[in-house]
Amino acid sequence: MKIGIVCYPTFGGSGVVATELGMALSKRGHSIHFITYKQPVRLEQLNRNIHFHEVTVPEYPLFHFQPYELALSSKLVNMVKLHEIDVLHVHYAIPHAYAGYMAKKMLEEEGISLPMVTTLHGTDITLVGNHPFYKPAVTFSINHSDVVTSVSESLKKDTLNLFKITKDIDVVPNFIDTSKFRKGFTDCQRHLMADEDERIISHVSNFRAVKRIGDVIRIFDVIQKSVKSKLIMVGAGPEKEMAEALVAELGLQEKVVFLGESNEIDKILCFSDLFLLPSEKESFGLAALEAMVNGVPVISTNSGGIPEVNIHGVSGYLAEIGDVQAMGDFGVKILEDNDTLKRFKENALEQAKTFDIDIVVPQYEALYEKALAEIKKA
Ligand code: GMT
Repeated sequence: MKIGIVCYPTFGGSGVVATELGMALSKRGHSIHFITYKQPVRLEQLNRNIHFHEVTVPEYPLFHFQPYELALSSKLVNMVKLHEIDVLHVHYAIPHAYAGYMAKKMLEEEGISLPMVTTLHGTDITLVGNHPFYKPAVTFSINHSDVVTSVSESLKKDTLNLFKITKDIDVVPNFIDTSKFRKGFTDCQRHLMADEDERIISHVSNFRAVKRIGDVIRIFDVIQKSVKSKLIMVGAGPEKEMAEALVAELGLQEKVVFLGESNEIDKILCFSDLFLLPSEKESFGLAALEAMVNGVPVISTNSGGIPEVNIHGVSGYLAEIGDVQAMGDFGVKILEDNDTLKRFKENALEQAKTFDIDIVVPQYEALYEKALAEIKKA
């Protein structure tokens, strides 16, 4: 199949999922066309089955806002015609499903049918998409997609509660390639980051308010009072300065390291003993799954889709949003003795395996077939 994938090319979860999906589909023999404004960060390499088409928006002084949707939908039309793309998979409703719908309509005029699969990722529904300025367009583009998927049961429920949805929503969870786990390197080089008797705790995110970065620091503060440990903060975003100030205020400068955005998440997770995800909202929590596949237990909130990924008392622990004391105490419980930590690490990996890429990618393939069949019927 020739599949067009539209996504954000940045470090965000939706772009990571779209990129990993495209790479997996290409290995299964499909021809993948990424259509976006920059080569996706996780796109390891282009090969004969992977193509990248850059969307550029010509600047014009009259435009106060550059019309990306217009450029994207035109690019989609051109690429679908040129490469005879069979199906379009858009990740993140805003503005991708909207631009995809416009492309579909333009192509229809030329007698070309293009089925569109839209995957909802979370903030496109629960935060941004829900804003009255966007809501009608988001509702419209979801209802006019041929197939709609959401990354968790929780997000499906939120979508049905927040929008007037007339389409069925298929839940296809995020996934992980368990075969890649620690293949690239054999030594985690843990000694570079911490002393032998020190535990390493990590957090990876885009440092937005929804991630409750302050709670990450406060949970660590609770843990480090009982267990000798270090916190590694990976990522960049609006809450970073506040986090740095809080670290100074709590006197934790020697124990907290800010690494910025990184392409070496697996290496960092390789030497981590615990992962913190105290988010206010999380439709799935891909960062938690990436930690778990590296054998890192997770302390998280119980919000959104996280309980579908992190299992309380098995792969980690969950607590109410903002309950830093409980999350810190749970962290201590996991870290304070080697046997408990070993058990949680093993459990985390086992739980991650239930989201293996080979289980999930065929579900998308089946939905592409369904979308193609439906459009043929129409
Ligand atoms: O977590 C973010 O803020 C980034 C965001 C995105 O759109 O890239 O992540 C969302 O999609 C991920 C992939 O499906 C999910 O794992 C995240 O839980 C979800 N984030 C939120 O719902 C806040």
